[in-house]
Amino acid sequence: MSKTYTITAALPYTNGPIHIGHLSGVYVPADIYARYLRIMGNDVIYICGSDEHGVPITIKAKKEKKTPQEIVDRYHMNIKKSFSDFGISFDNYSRTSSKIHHETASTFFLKLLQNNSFKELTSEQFYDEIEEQFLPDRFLIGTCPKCGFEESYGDQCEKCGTSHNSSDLINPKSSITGNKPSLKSTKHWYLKLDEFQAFLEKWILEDNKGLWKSNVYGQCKSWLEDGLKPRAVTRDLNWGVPVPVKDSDGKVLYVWFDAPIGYISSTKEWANNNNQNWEKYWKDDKTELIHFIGKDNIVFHCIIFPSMLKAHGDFIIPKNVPANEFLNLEGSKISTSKNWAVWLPEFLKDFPGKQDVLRYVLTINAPENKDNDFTWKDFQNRNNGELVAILGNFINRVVVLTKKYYESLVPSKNELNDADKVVLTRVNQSIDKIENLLGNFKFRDGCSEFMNIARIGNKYLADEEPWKIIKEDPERVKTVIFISLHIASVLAIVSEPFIPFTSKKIKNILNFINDSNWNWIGLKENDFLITENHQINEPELLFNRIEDSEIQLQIDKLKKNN
Ligand code: B3M
Ligand code: ZN
Repeated sequence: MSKTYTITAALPYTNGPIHIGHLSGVYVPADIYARYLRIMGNDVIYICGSDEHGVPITIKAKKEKKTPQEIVDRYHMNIKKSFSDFGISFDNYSRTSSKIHHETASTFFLKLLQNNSFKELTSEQFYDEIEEQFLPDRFLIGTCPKCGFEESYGDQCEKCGTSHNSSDLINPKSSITGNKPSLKSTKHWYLKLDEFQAFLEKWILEDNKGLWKSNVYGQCKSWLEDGLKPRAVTRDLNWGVPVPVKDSDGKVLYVWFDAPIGYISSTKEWANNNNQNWEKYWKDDKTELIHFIGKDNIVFHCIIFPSMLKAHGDFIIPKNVPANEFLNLEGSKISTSKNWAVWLPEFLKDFPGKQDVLRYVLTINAPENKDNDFTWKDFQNRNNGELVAILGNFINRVVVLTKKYYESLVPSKNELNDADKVVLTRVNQSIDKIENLLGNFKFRDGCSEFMNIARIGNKYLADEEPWKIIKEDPERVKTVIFISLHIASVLAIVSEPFIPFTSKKIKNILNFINDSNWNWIGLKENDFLITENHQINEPELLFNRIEDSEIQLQIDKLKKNN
C-alpha cells in the first residue's frame, strides 16, 4: 500500500564544495532510501537546498573580502550541479537566500511569536570592541562546558555535538581578533525550549525507544538529562533572515532556526513548480517525515526543530532521524580548512563515469553506527575485487554466453532441478532481506546483500559449468542460462537504489522493456521477468579496473596539501 514520505537531507553550508564525508553521512543514504521507496510505489519527495546564512558564510566572506551573497552564489550552483552529476535524486534543491524561504521563515517566526513561544530577553552578549560587532556562534570560540573541547563554538560543539548558549562557553574569545570579548547589552528572542522537556522525553525516550538508532537516541537522552534551557533564536548579524518585528534592525534569525524551515520552503518551491499541494508533505499525520543528517546535527533535528514544529501547531514531527557518524579520510578527520578531503567535483573530474564506484564504496563502508575510514586503497580494492570481479564479471559472462549459444535470444527453460530451485530460493530470500534492511535504514548491509546475489550467480555458473556440457546436454544449458539471466534481471532491479547508473546499464544490456512488470514489485509478483525469445543486447563492460598509479595520484595530492 502506497504511503507518503517527506525525506530531507541536511542543507549543506554554502561555503565550500561537497566532500565524501557529506556524501557518506547524509546524501547517499538518503538517496538510497528515497530511490527504494519510489521504486516500491510510494509517494516520495526528497528535499534539500543550500544553507546560505550563518556565521560560517560571513567568516568566509570577511576572509575573502567578498559579500556573503557572492560567496553563496559561487558555491550554490557548484554544490547543486555536483549532486546532480553524482545521481543524488532530489525532487528539489533550493536555497535559503531565496525569497520563498525568507517569507516562509518570517511567517513561521511570527506564528511562534503569536503563540507566545518566545521570551524576549535583554542580556549582556559578547562583543568585539575592535571589530565593533557582537560575537554570535562561530565568531566566538572557547572551551565546551560539556566535553572540554577547547575550540568549541559559541552555539555548538563540533566534538560532542552539544548545542549551548554563548554564555555557557568557558574562556571565550573572538574568533576574528582572538581578543577577550567585552559584554554589551542587546535584546533577543528565546524559544522556550524548557517547556518542551516533558513532550520530548515522552516522544523520544518512550515512543521512539528501540525505533531510533542508538547513537541518535543516546545523544538525545544525554541532552534531555541535562535539562533544556530557553535558546536564543535571533542574532546581531546583518546576513540572514531579518527578524520580522519592528525595531529589530541589525538582527536576523539564528541560522539553526531558519535552516530547518528551509526544508519546508524547498517543499513549497517544489509544489509551486509541480502544481502539487505542499501541505500534504508537512501537515498530514499519515506522511512520514525522515531527516537524514550527520551526528553533529542531532540536537537541532531531534530537539529544537521538533519543538519549533510543535510550537507552531500545524506541522507533523519526524518519524525517524537516522543520523550517521563521521567518515575519516586515510586515518585523519576530514578538514575543509586543511583541504584534507576528497571533493566531489574533483572526484567527478578525476574519475569520469565512476560515480557508482564511489556510491558503492561510501555505502559499503558507511559510518552508520561508528566513525569509519575511507582509504584510496580500499576504494581500488572494492572496485577491482567486487564491482569488476563479482558483479561485472557475472553479468558479462551471462550475456556473452547468451550471445554465443543463442544469438542473444533468451533460451527456453526446461524442468528445474534441485540446484536451480535452491538458487532461486536464495535469490528471493536475498530480495526480502534487502527490503527489510533498507526499510530499517541499514544501507551497508542492504548493499552487501545485493552483492551477494551476484555471488550466488557466479557460484551457480561455476557449479553448472554450461561451457563444458553444451555439446552433450544442450537442454540443461538452456535452463542454466535462463536462470542466470533471471539473476541478472534481479540485479538490474535491486541495484538501482545503490548504483543507479549501473542499474540502467544492466537494464539496457538486458533490453528491459517498458513492461509494467519489469520492476521490483514485478519481481515479487512473477517467478521470472525474463521471457523465452526475448532479445537482449550486446555485452558491455560495467566496470574497469582501477590501477595503482591512479590511486597513488590521489594519495600524493592529499599529502601535497598537508
Ligand atoms: N548547514 C550543515 C552542518 O551543520 C548544516 C545543516 C542544516 S540542516 C537544516 O554541517
Ligand atoms: Zn563538547
